[in-house]
Amino acid sequence: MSYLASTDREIFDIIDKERQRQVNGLELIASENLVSRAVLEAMGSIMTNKYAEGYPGKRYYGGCEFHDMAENLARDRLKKLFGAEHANVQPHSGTQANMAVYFAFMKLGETLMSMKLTQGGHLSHGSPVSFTGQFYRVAQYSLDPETEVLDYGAVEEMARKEKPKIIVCGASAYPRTIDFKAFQEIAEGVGAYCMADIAHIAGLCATGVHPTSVGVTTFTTTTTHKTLRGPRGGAIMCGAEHAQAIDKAVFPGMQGGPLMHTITAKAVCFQEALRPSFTDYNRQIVKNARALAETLLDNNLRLVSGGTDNHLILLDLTAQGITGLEAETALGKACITVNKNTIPNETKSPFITSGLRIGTPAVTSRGMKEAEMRRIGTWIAAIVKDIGNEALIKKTGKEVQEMASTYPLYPE
Ligand code: DSN
Repeated sequence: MSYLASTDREIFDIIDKERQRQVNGLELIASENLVSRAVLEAMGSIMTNKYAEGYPGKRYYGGCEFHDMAENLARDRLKKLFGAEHANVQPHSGTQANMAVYFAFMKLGETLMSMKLTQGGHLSHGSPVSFTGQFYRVAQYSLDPETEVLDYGAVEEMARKEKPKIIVCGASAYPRTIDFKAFQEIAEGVGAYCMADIAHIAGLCATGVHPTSVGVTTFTTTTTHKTLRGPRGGAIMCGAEHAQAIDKAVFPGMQGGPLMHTITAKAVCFQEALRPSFTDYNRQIVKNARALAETLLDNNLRLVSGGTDNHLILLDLTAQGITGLEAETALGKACITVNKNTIPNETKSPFITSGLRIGTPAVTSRGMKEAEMRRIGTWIAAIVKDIGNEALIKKTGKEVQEMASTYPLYPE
């Protein structure tokens, strides 16, 4: 970025500091990842210069012929990746993808049914602080209080009682396999649509590492930047019968001009995800999460639901007598980035919390495997069990930086 360095030193320095943070530390935020150089190049390309409201072949602006080609490729590659009948790649984010489905198929005041935020759900699934919780009537299911996994019988009972228009499945902090078929059957039984938000596990679903929702639930929404390893953005997949309504809800319903540089980078990401190596990568994400979970359990820490089937772990810090915020801060000082997270039956605010969410997609992208996960798990356990020990934090920080430096973000 030598040109930026010469024209805007302040911003160049900020980006460089963030680069150093990423290089020297371990990114264990479950919803984050590292994109490829090719995705970075497409994101930073001149495709950002263009307005392209509308869809390929039917735009409101001239000069869109190459943008049509890029968007068609993005749509076709996404359809191929998931075996979807229809794909819309224009949503700016996962929340906007969800908004478009609601806008297309639910009237104000109708009932949306979803998982509670504190149990692992997402803001855009009907939280009272999101428009979704204010424009719709919301019924929310919880996990089984004993096993901390989904209780499909309870979901069905709630669906029969609440008569939702849309049932949402999919979560932001659920470490276990989701039975999308069971959700679809429950929805069909009460005449509802079923929307799977697979944002966190899209890469796992695309590669068969987790059962897919595409072709199973009525709608699938996702982000493209988590386990899919693409640019930050959203997408929707559905059957051909709903294609027109979904496209109309995204544009002009929810958004104006699509972010064409992002859509171009999505096309690059989907092509990368079609390669066999992407399946190996997603398998490794899960193997890494299991190795990390086992290490934490071996250190007598409690994990929500007792472990993980996917890319993330939810650590309950109640027994340690510390908050998620305290743990996030201490680990951050040791160059280990995680996020505080609510746990089932949370008693603290979302700014404090009793838990930590830990994910393996980004460290797996750097080439780390089970042995490194065991080291990371041992570091995390030592710090959360001795939170005020500044000498330990300092020593760990040095060891973390040493290990991180052997796994470059972008090897030459
Ligand atoms: N905020 C994202 C996450 O961290 O899970 C979901 O949108």
